[in-house]
Amino acid sequence: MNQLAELRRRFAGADFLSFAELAPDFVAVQVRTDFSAATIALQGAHVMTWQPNGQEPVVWLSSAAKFAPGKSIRGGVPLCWPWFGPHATAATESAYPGHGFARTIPWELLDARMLPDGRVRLEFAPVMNDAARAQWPHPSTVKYGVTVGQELDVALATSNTGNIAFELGQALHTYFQVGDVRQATVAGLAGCEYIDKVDGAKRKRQDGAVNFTGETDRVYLGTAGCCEIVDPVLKRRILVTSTGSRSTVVWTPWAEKADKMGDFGADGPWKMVCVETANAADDVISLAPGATHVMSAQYRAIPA
Ligand code: TA6
Repeated sequence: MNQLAELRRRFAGADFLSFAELAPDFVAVQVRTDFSAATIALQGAHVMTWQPNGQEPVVWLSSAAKFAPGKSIRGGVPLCWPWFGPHATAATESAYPGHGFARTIPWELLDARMLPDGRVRLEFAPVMNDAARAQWPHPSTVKYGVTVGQELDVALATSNTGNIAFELGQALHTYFQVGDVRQATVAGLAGCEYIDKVDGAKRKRQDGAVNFTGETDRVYLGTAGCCEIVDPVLKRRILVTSTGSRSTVVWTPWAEKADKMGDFGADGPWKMVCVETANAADDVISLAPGATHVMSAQYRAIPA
């Protein structure tokens, strides 16, 4: 029985779920609740869309996103795990994918249920392959929870099941939909130190709100776990609150880089901004044997 048929059989009684094949062997689950709807690809347990009822989508998906095994999807909530950015050995080991392998390997849907309050909670775990095990030889487990409701809640739980500590880098690399990134700002990072990846990785300090006048790629360090995207075009604020995260990455590629990436679609990068809940750079996690680290984020759109 193929994956699509198997999922439909397993969750036949769950009328809040439906399954579709976006491309050959590329299955996604659609979630409908009284509050919002979401689509999640089984590859990478990748939340591709999340749209509160009666609102513009909050999570942006490129109209030119590719749905192919092993190819990261442009948009949504890519899972960067178990490292963020280029792997430490990338200079010699080109097989180590940027942002880790979690977003491009298959995940399985372990459970999906409607909670008493009408939200739907799904739980995923990765189907590790030999390449992933070779790149990540540490005895560990990882689970990913997605709760779809008036808010979107996502949580990545990593457990060290071995007897040696390991270093964990990670991010919920979320693309948020905005009316025009050139008019949007990100509040809540004032005073934070950041690594400016478009200015020689210089360390700077944020003065006031973040605004966007060109390619922006910053890793904010020691962040407090709450910031918001202020969107005067869509007349709303998107609150991003997190736990278990000490970094916040803010990224927009601007025109030239988006063109080079080739999968931003007709709107290009103007309708998105990434605000990523992360543990990166100085903030990577050293996970002790037997310990579990949970990094979570909650997204909520408020009319402004
Ligand atoms: O989080 C920002 C960033 O690290 C940028 O430097 C850019 O590479 C972006 O991630 C997208 O990376 P991707 O591998 O998804 O194309």
